[in-house]
Amino acid sequence: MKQQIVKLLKSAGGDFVSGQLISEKLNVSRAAIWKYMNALKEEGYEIESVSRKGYRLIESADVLTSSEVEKYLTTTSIGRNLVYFKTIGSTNDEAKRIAFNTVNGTVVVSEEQTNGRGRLGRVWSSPIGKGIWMSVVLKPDIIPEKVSRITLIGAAAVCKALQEMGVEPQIKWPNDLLLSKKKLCGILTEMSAELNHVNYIVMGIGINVNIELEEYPEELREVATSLKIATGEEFNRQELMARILNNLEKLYTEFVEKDDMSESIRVCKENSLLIGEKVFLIERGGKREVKVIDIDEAGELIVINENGEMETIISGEVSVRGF
Ligand code: BTX
Repeated sequence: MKQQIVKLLKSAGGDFVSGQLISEKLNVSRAAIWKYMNALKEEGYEIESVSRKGYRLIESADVLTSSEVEKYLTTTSIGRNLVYFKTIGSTNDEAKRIAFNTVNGTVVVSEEQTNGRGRLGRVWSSPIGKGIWMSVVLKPDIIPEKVSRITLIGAAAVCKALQEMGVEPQIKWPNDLLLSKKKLCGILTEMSAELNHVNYIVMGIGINVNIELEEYPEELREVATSLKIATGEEFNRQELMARILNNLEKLYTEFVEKDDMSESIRVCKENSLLIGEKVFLIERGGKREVKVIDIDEAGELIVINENGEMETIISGEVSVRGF
């Protein structure tokens, strides 16, 4: 209903639409309309209401609500249940809180995170209205050992969505996307599992879209970028978010239904920052230098280690010399 009201207001091109007309067209009471208008205002829409004239949409908000993102969505499940916040601690935390009782493909998104998290308890800067901070709840019937592959599927989905919008990022296995060697996107995958069964996975995706350099804390200015910083242009967050979810559903479905992640691996390999590079593998006991030669069909990193032997790395942290 909210979406239909937004549509009706938009079609008036900034003029007033009377409560009477909305009530007749959408078959709802005037009291219900008033409630919907308040809910829309809470979502960030600027709506003017004047007695005897009705309602007027002043600004269709640049917000990631379901009413705005849905028009770009082509999925059947992912993103169809969209839980929206203007501000929240962390969308991953909220997604985990509701995961057991919500449907597969539920997305929690917030305009701002006050406690955005990276891996190993690191902080993820998430300023208001400038990025996409979202978490997808997935309930695949797979064994826990295969969960790390979901991160690569996410990275491939983000990469494809960005390419569709004219941007060519590089994927830093397993969970970052970079532009001009600076971090544009991070993925944090968390799960709840038993020995042989995954209860749910929460895949958190953070993308810096229209952030200006000055908006980053000092210590991030050297390492972080955004689409705006890298290209000089503003990007449509609603469209980008939907394109990510559209690509994610396709790649995820191929994986869970056919055990096929060939397209995700192709994207991760073709756009890899690491293949051919000497990198440091950061492990519990310290770090060691290896040369990356490939990503195999399971999404694992193939490297030549310090003894000249081939080794397979399933998950972990990699740092690249020089940046
Ligand atoms: P990571 O641990 O690989 O990266 C975290 C590091 O990245 C930080 O220590 C800092 O150096 C740098 N950093 C912090 N904020 C930003 C930023 N906005 N842009 C670029 N670099 C930054 C990567 O972790 C995974 C991040 C996932 C974020 C999403 S957002 C939605 C969801 N909710 C949540 O709390 N986390 C995820």
